[in-house]
Amino acid sequence: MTQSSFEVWPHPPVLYFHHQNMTTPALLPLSGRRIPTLSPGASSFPHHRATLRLSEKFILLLILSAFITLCFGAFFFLPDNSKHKRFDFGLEDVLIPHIESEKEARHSSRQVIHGVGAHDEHRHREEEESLRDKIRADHERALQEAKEKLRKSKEELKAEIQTEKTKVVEDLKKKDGPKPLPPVPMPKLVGVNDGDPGDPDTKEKRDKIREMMKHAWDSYRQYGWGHNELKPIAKKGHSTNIFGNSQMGATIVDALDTLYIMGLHDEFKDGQEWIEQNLDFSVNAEVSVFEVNIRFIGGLLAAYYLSGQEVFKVKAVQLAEKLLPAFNTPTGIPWAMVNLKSGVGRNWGWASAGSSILAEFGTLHMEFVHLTYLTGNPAYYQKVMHIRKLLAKMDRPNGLYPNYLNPRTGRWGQHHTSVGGLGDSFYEYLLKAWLMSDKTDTEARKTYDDAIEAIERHLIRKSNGGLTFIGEWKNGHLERKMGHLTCFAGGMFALGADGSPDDKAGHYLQLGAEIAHTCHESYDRTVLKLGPEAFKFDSGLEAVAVRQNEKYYILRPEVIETYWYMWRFTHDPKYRQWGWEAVQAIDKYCRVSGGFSGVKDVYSSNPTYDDVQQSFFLAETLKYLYLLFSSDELLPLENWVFNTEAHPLPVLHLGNITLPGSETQQ
Ligand code: DMJ
Repeated sequence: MTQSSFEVWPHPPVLYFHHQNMTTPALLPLSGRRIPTLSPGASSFPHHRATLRLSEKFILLLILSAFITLCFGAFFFLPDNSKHKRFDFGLEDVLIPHIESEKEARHSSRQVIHGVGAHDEHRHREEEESLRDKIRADHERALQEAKEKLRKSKEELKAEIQTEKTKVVEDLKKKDGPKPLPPVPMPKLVGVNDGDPGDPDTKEKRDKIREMMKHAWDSYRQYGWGHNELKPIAKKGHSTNIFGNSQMGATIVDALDTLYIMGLHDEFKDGQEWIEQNLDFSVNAEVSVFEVNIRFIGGLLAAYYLSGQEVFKVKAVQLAEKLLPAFNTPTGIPWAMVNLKSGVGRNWGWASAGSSILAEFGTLHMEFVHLTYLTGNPAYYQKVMHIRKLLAKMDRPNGLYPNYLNPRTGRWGQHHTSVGGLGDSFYEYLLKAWLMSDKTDTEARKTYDDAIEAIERHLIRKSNGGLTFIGEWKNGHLERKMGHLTCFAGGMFALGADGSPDDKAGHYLQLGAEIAHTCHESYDRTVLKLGPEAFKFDSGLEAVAVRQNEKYYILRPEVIETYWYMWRFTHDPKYRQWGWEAVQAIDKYCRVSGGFSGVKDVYSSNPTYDDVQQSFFLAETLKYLYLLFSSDELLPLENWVFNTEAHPLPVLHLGNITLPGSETQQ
């Protein structure tokens, strides 16, 4: 709130907050007593009433109706008004009924003992007590809600009104009970288990990785069950703001498909039971739309396709519905965060002048297409296609996509481009949209090819020592630094090689191999043989981190992901060898009795732990390692496309299927 004033209007006695251009009642009955005006020159009620606009009236109406409800509550439930002493004015005093003194209570209880009997009197007092508590809690909640409303910006209030309206319409539609999801043909599900690699040495290595998964899962089961993640040193639950500090069992949902393909069926069942009984999205939690999409919706959909258990599909759809209000922006580019209960969205405070992030709004396509396929609801498909169309119309500096886009104005934020954090999975999902459509979505493929061409021209270089790296583009300048996150691109180039224009398949496979080599070097040049978060190719430095805050390893998967794709496409044994080096290093330096932890400095022989077992360690790192030591029959790439959190989704043969909503998109 920038400026507030408080004043009293005699009829009715209501306290008004002036918030920017708005005047809103704050539910405070004042019995004619005057509250000091904090801001001189505040105008009187009739004038403001004359200038109220539609949205403001709506808010006014909402708040007034809340107030009236409270009055009714008080009227009917307040046990005996005479026992509620009136206070001098203060916010709390006005709202919280006074509770009679101990002396009065003792006096009245003596009277009742004579008249009715001790037992009845005791019960009566208890009932009174609990009624008072309820009224007090109601009042406090109403005050809190009113305060929160007044703190919000105009945009947020508008979005809230829009969400309310949509909700009313949807509730009306749902009046006859929830519609069952339409039956759809199950896509061809090939290679959902087994993948025995054949030779005993590889099998032994694969068993070791399975054992590591069991240790990670069992530890979480024992110390962090139901929490989003685990603190393996403190041996308790952990969460971050991407999950809105609500206990949504992120590790359970993220790990399910890994458990399934590893044949850990009891653990899978345990996870399923928790989801059936506890996973509830009607929580007042502000979550990251991107993270919830890739980890929860992706995880639930993959679990559904692999196991055929309906509950996962139903939960995925329930959650997806909660994300839809995030798209209520002037451009249809979603907010980064949305409150699952209120539907109010907003962006990260740090993102270039209120921008949304390319890698976040650009990483929804795979899951949303599957949602439309499974539900028959065109909304999901239309939302992601709208984003694609909007991006296609925009000018791109040097053919590059900046990481930031303002959802209000539809204009780019800072001209930074990255194939690592903030940009990465946008490119990945263009390629995977094409693959997932059985290569019929040629628009996605063309967009990917054009983007990669610009990236190669401006961002990919060779270091003095001959290492190929992908730098970061910042306002026309190339920063010769590569992130661990960027290392996924080796796998992406290999995956996209087949089908690339001008018969450049060999070139892209080679590029993938070079990136894999560079990223392996970033691991090999450390003491722990684990890769740093970011590494430089500058002033004589080759693939090493310089700054202390870039030396950590948080159990990330990207380098191993690239090893696995390269293995599938080349069967060069070095990729298994590099993968095994990573297994040994993780087991030696990250394993603790309570699970697996990230380490703060990969160049120190005496590393300290960050005490977080990330959910993506179970979803991605261990899954890619397991696949690296399995046969190609397990989740073949012709039939499955992995989302950016390594959740496999089946190819939809869109040549034979028309998605609802796609007819109107042309
Ligand atoms: C994962 O959540 C996903 O891979 C995402 O795309 C970016 N990185 C993390 C793990 O590093």
